[in-house]
Amino acid sequence: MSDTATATNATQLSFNDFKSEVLNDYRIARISRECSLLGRREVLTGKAKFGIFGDGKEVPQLAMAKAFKNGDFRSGYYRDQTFMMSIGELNAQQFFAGLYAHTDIKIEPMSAGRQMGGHFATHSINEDGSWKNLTAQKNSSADISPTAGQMPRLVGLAQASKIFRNVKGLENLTNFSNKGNEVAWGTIGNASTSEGIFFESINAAGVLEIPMVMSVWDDEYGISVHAKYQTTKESISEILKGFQKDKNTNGYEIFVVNGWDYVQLVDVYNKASKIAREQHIPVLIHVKELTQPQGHSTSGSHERYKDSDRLQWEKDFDCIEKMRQWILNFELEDGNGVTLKFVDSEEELITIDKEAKKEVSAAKRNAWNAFNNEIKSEVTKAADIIERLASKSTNGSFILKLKNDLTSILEPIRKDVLSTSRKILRFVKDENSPEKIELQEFIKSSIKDAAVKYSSHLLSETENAAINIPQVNPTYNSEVKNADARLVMRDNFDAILNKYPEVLIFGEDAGQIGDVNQGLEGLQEKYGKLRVSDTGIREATILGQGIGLAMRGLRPIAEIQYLDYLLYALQIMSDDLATLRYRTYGKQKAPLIIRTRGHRLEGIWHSGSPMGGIINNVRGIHVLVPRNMTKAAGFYNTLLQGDDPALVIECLNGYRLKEELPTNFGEFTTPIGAVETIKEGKDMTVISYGSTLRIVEEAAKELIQVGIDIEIIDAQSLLPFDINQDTVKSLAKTNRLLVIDEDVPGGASAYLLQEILENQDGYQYLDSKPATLTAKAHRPAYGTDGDYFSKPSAEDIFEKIYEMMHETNPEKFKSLY
Ligand SMILES: Cc1ncc(C[n+]2csc(CCOP(=O)(O)OP(=O)(O)O)c2C)c(N)n1
Ligand SMILES: [Mg+2]
Repeated sequence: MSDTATATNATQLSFNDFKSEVLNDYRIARISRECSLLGRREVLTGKAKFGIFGDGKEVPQLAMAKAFKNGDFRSGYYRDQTFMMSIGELNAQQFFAGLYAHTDIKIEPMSAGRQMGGHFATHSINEDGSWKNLTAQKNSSADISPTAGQMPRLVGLAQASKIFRNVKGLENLTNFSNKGNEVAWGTIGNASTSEGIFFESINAAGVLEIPMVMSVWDDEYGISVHAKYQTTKESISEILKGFQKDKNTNGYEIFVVNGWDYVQLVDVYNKASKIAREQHIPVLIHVKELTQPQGHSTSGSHERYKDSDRLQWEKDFDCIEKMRQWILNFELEDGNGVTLKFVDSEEELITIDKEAKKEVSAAKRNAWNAFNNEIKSEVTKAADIIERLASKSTNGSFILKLKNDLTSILEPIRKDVLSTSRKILRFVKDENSPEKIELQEFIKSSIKDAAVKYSSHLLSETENAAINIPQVNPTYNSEVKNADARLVMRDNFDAILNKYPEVLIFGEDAGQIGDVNQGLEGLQEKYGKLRVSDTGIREATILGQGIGLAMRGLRPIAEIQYLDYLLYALQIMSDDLATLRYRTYGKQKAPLIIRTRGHRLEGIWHSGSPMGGIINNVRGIHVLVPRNMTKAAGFYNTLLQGDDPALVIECLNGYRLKEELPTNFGEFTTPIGAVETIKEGKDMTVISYGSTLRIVEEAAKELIQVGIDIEIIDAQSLLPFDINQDTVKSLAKTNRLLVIDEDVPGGASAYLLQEILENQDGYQYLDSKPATLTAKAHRPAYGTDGDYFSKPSAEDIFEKIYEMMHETNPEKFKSLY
């Protein structure tokens, strides 16, 4: 073979590779589009509940997928089905399984039907709860619905690469990183960039200098609201220009590209990937001129708010249509004057189009059958039992009617089966037959199965669950060494940082000065600026950093300076962290520890204790309220051995109090979900937590002098509360219950009452009305008097308990007033 022939063959070969890549991309885009089109039909005909699809955003996602490597992470939103298909993590059948909410994680790998379609995820953990090798797969952190809610987590996902690249001692963690070469890819809609946390996250990533590539899919709309109402200058890249990196500054590389321009997109994504991956410089890609062929979602039509020009433009600039034209028009001359083309005629593309249609249609059918057959077999099972039951029952004809109604439902769901079965049970309540027992068993086992399908994996169900970590008591030297309690904190964090190279602590003032209460004093110097670090004042992204870092195998401790400012982060805690395990059916986790300090100090802020609000928003996160620093330190030691996320609230007024210094720092643990009796007594069970306990103890001493002996229980773990049900044992002894806290009336105290009276059946031991004593409904006023008149004081506590005793024995405890 001549040299020229070899060269020609080589060109031909590489062109052939290129061609098949292009045509394969086109095929994926068409499959994705067909999914959107058929998906909408499935919703409109009632087989699925709601649909939000990625049509009109296909082509840029092909480009992003090409640059996305193993070990990388995506944090995006509901338009990204094409990307997921392109990286091989979603096929058409799974797409429809999600739309129908199939509850089998093997069939619907995004969430086992828990999330509506368009919420994507890959699996980071194995059945037994251990991590998979994340560097051997392409990763997508599980999506959430709140617009821009994916942003804070994205910061952490990107920051993890920086940590893995630069922190010594992590070299062995090869499951999580290959020397920090992973990029975290964000996607967001143009309108969602109006959210505060978008800007907060962009700024944080710029400061942190982390490998994050942020794509904005810009279709000029956010549902019906045009960009002119969303974004200054109607352009996110215009207004973010100040973030552009100069030679001598940090900052972003910013690209602007049209979403229908396949060639440009591939080029831009390649460049972006290289810049972020190699230099850890964040990149913004503003992808403009995108469309929504079917409007925003299945609940509405965009003809209502787009004029005919816009609608026509969207047709003309449909990205797949543009890609198609490019393929058809493409011609390249090789060295020998031969014209190279992708296709000889349009027929080839028409064939791909037809095949895509057929493939998606079959996938939809298969997904439906798999979903429907599962339920139909439940219907058959129920119908069989019910029919036999009817033949024995005096209410047979009513029962048969309900059964016939059930079996004639064309597309039954589980609710139909259970609701019919449970109604029928009422018809035979006064009868006895083996069939009745069979029906009862069927209902009970269906409800049990449903609990796994719909309610499992709120928290870790593995042996590493934080509640399984055994208690290890602090040990002490023979000579008592009392010290400022903040030293317990500091020495324990020192031990933790020493013991676990994957632990990072960060927050406002956490680095250089070692936190506002000196609990991290000197530790930055000792462990370096990456492991003990200062952050900007940005609670939501401090939380997000924690989530992302934890999802990549690190053990972050994210510090929120004061409990009162947790509210800035509460949305992310509630929407993202608390739901992560649940919304992935246990396939992703973020064992993040959130450290904060609060309760009793001074003023409307810096003294709040909004525990009811918090615990009701973060089911899925442990909430721990240690009464002193040794207990708090023990909680950190416990949590680091487990794989659940948690919030630990230290007592703001406890750092200067004296505590004995233990000798086994980093080792002693405080059990999670266990109460502790801190004073035994016979007259009343008084349960409280945090700083308030000290006041309860003070009141207890005064009560002894008038002949009242209370038992004091420290709740210490609000979520979960008292797994062993020890409180009710106290109640069985004292027969009286008072819950005291410094939350608003009906806050966490109401929760504790419900736990004790209802869940622990405490009501049966009561000789007096159970009571709560809380702070006032308003936030606490400033100063010592503000505190005295806003929160329960020792006198309030004394009098409340005395009054309860007076009611039971007015002779012995004469009224005070
Ligand atoms: C915090 C929050 N507010 C409102 C919504 C309702 N919502 C869902 S999508 C959307 C518009 C988003 O537009 P854009 O970011 O441009 O994405 P697009 O759908 O256009 O791709 C809105 C308002 C939401 N999901 N979350
Ligand atoms: Mg939009």
